[in-house]
Amino acid sequence: MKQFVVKSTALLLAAGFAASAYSAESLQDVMKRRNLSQQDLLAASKTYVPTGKRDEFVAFSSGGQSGQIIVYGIPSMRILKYIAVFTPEPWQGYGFDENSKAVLRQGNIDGKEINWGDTHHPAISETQGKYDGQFLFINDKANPRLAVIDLRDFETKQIVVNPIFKSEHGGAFVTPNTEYIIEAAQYASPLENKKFYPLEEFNEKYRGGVTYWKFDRKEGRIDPKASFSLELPPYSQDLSDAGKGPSDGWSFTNSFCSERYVGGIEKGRPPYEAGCSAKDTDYLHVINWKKAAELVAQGKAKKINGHNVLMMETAIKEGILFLVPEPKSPHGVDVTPDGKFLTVAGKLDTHVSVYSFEKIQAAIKAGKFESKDAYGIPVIGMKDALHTQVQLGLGPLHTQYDSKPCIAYTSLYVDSQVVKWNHCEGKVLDKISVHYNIGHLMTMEGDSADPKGHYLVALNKLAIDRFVPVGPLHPQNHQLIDISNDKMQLLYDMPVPLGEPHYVVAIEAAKLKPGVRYKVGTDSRTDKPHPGATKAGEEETVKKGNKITVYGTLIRSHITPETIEAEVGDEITIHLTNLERAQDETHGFTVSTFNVHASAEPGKTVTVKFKADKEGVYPYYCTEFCSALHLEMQGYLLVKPKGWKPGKVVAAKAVYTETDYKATVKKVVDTQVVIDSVVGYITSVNFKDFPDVVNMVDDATDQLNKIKDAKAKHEAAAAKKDWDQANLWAEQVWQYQVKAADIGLRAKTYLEQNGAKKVK
Ligand code: K7E
Ligand code: CUA
Repeated sequence: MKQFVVKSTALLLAAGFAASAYSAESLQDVMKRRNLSQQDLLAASKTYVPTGKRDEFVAFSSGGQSGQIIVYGIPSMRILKYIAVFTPEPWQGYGFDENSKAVLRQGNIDGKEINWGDTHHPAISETQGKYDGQFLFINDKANPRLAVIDLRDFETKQIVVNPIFKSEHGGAFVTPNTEYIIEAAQYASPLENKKFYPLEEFNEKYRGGVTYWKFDRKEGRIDPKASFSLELPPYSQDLSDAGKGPSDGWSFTNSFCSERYVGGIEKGRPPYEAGCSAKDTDYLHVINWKKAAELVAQGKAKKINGHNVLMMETAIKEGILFLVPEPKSPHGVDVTPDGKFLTVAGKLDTHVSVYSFEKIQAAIKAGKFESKDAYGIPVIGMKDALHTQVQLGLGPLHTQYDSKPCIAYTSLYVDSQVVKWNHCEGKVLDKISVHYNIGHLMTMEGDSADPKGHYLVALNKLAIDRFVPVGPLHPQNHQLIDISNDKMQLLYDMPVPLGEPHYVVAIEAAKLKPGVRYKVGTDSRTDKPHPGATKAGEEETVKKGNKITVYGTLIRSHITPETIEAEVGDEITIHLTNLERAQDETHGFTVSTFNVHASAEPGKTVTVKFKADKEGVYPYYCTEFCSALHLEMQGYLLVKPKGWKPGKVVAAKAVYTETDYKATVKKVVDTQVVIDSVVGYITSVNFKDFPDVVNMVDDATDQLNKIKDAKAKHEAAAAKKDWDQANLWAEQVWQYQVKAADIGLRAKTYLEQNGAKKVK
């Protein structure tokens, strides 16, 4: 074959058809045909990840209005997963099986189901200020909620509702050891639930605040009882960040509209945007959260809606709350990796302001304040807190840091640019255009104490002309930029079609250690043994009154049970355990027209529940193409009318003959030869050194172990000349063989490709 190719190419060359579409193209040919420059090729070679190779970093992007999280690899920008968080997601069964529904419903507010979220800021758990790859958090701005995702299985485990806010934006941001997850309110409102006050009482009755959600790392859950909030003025608290290193124990929260303007175009008043940017400055809130937590522990908080709230008055008296003026309408506040400085970007100012934590502390210690705000909070003079201000361009929003000391990157929304600058010396170093109107930007682990450099992603709000048009609603555009050299280089445009991501975090892929299977019988949403877990051979259907409970299992290629019989009006609960141990052998489950769906990954137990409120015949089946006999992974739910009795049953005629049976037995013998040769190969090499192969071998052995029982059955039936039973049980033996062979061949290929060595 190879020879043939070489020969035919030589012939073509000889005939002068070097550039023929039928010969292999050279790099030059492709560049010419696709109109690519050297620069394009360089960019492509920096992002291309060949098949079988993996990305260096994994990004967790907010999914914006989709209420989900988008996971993608860097530098390839290949999407790896959507994590269902605040929105039902059918593939993962999220919101369609009982176990995930229990999580989604934790997000109900005032008894109402809320099935969407406006996710803004994901945060990865940290240990000593560094990403540890264990947990992920994300906020919902629209309905003030926070979700916890476990990175062992990339599943949402918990949703907590903020007890005192009506919206929240400045979260999620974690403290350096993930003691707390910070969440700041956005639009001020009365803190008491369902309480009305007119806008005329805005200054007195409306409040902002910051919530510190206590994270219990051992449980992998937020502990709402140990969480608390700090009452703040109605200043539209915005983004936040936690101090680290020297500033550990403190947190910082921006605000806009500290004018406390309440709009009212309909009453002839100037609109919000005019009233909210009238003053030259807004306030940065500087909060000693460690001390605040101590005060709460001492019982100095007030209970509002059953939640601990440290009131402003107490915070002022105890000296844990300060304000620093910041140029008007600021947006991001980003603490430097060393924890010494914080960069504040003012949307309506061309500068970024770099504040010095040391100077802020000196002013606090000396009691040097320029004034008090309307609520009595001490205000530190801007000049007493500033390290430097740097003119960057129009519409600075967010800042991230490089692995190189003092190097920062700031997004310029209005200019549609990323600017690289030195925050120690206050110097602009480079600028690059992005397409278009960038919001956040993100460098690898760039908001941690240990940024990794290499790449930057620009999260552009508008894509305009970058992609093939798909109607008036355009995708977002995430652009990958190489920051490893002095000059930034734009590498790749990635359309994001699932909502408007606001922020993304990226972690070194090597730090993530997700599992590939659950311990058999696990409820993945509670991480505990599922009460409906069922072992092979112990499947049963229990009927009590009008309640039917099915304890079923899933394994290639059958669902046990294969029929469920019910009467109209029965309440049906189906627990299903996926008995597989093989990697990636997920089964899905649905019942026609009952709006249920579950995804059962290896080892997982899931439950679907519904009322059989209509007579009929409803197929159920596996929804994942899991094996060659996937389509046969099926069954029937039979819903009979009340009091239905079977009529006269006609005995079925025999279908198979002795000849059929013998042919099947021969097929089994032939297949065994193939299996023996595969087993022979696997055991001739050091397969035990490959954990993935060991699992596959276990799985194949499972299938083979089932043969004994089926073989005894077909032999017993043959002895009785029941050729139907004999042939079908022999077929079943073959099914087990096929599945074992399938896994065995996969193992063999894996060993061959991964350099397995012969053993004696
Ligand atoms: Cu700038 Cu919600 Cu962080 Cu949007 S936020 S961009
Ligand atoms: Cu299991 Cu398809």
